[in-house]
Amino acid sequence: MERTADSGTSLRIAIQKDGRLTDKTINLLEGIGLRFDDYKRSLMLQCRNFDVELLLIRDDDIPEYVQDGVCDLGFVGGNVTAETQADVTVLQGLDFGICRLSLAAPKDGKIQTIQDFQDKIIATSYPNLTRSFLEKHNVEANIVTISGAVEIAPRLQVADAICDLVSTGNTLKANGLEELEIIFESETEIIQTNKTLSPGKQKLIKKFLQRIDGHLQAERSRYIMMNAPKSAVPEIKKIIPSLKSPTVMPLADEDMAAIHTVIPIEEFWVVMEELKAAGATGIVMLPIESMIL
Ligand code: PRT
Ligand code: ZN
Repeated sequence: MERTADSGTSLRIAIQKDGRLTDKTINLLEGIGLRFDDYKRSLMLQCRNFDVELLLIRDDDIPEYVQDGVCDLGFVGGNVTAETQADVTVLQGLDFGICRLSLAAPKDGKIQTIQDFQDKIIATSYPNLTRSFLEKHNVEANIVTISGAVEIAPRLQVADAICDLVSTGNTLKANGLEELEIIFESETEIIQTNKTLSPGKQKLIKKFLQRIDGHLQAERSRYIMMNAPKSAVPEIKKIIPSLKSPTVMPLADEDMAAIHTVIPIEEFWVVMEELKAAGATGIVMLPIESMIL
């Protein structure tokens, strides 16, 4: 699997072929301006307008491909990278594919605390993370590795408990299980190979990451516009936690001004009422395509 760091001129990026992360990863890549032909049918895709080539594979294989330098970058859940213990560098979390790896056991059963897992059988697809968590708590258990449908193992009486990914918790509930201990929190991440990369590739990665960063910043921000009496502008400036000072423009009505600024999306709803109370009218919020700070 080994290849030299300089082989190939394109950045080679591993992404999940067909799963929960695929569409979101492609959407992100398209969001930073990269264009691909139909990704559902190929294993390898050349980007039409950026020096990037995608390798579409199972998520479990991504950390190793990146570790070995077969791919320069990978988009994969932190849970997979941690479980495979691959020698890679995590560059950036991406705010999607958010989940947690948790120990769970039949609701109201004998297992309630970490100590209760002593000598129990735990079914999981994450034996390494499970083992190292239990070791840290001086608990010895029998870990059984299974690759899917982990949540039904207790009902089939092949295990006393499980350690599995949880997002809403509905799967656990539907199977009569109770989440007892979070052992790992995860999101999709960009990982980079630790193999030496050519200066050309390093430059490409820098450019690629700048675009990702601009896109993520933009996703978390909104452009807001409002009108307000000029006398209210100082008060409004105080309310708006803008990145830079807001743009204030005169209107045809000499007593009024238009105020434009960018704010983090979660702050919009907090400051909205305050802005109205300060005299702002016609408040408009718009999405932003990208931001370079
Ligand atoms: O075929 P391939 O090996 O590529 O895919 P896969 O089947 O191994 O993975 P996939 O596509 O199911 O998940 C890919 C990644 O998505 C995971 O590695 C996580 O990083 C992330 N992710 C986020 C999740 C979940 N949320 C999630 N809820 N992966 C799996 N689940 C499963 C979980 O295993 C359980 O069965 O969903 C169920 C629990 O969900 P809730 O909402 O009921 O709690
Ligand atoms: Zn997988």
